[in-house]
Amino acid sequence: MEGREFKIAIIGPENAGKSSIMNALFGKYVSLVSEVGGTTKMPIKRYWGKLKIGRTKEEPEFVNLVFVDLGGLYTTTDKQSPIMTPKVLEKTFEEINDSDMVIHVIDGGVGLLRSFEKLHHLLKFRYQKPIIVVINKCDLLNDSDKENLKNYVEKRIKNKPIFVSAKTFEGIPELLDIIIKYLKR
Ligand SMILES: Nc1nc2c(ncn2[C@@H]2O[C@H](COP(=O)(O)OP(=O)(O)O)[C@@H](O)[C@H]2O)c(=O)[nH]1
Ligand SMILES: [Mg+2]
Repeated sequence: MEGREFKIAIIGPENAGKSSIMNALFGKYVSLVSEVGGTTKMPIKRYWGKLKIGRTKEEPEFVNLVFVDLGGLYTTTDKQSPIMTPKVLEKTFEEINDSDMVIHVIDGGVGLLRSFEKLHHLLKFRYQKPIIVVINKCDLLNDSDKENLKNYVEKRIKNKPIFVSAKTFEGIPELLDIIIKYLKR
């Protein structure tokens, strides 16, 4: 395929809506969504499409955008998820390590977990990953919830989060926009 691959890994706790966000980004059902945690185990890799990122007509540059939906590494109580058997954990980290960008999904109803705060720092400083922080389920939050959560996240991980809802699609076009702008920078 013409153009290099640009792979974005979606990380977050169980039930934060990682698979739902993946589906919203694709505008169709590409990854299984469930009310019970631990549905996605092995990474689910899906090809989104080809983007032209080059500025010149003479030498057009393309990337093949790929998203990888991952199993929740930790539960909402900061415990390692029971689905993360050694083999699944190895595969999950292989995908994160190999990704060009990470979407860190925070469950708006739960908030930023310590386990993910640590992982976020590890990915940012040791793995040098560009990270987009997304607070999902914003349809369940009122303005003051949003303000408090945003301030907390900014203070803890020094990263400006964007609010999305995989249910109402609020913030999904903005999320795609941030990714495309990053690619075209
Ligand atoms: N209200 C609301 N519910 C959501 C949203 N995104 C996901 N959910 C629900 O949260 C649950 C877990 O979603 P899922 O995508 O399977 O989470 P994952 O485990 O992180 O992949 C399901 O019951 C979804 O319907 C959202 O933006 N708003
Ligand atoms: Mg899932």
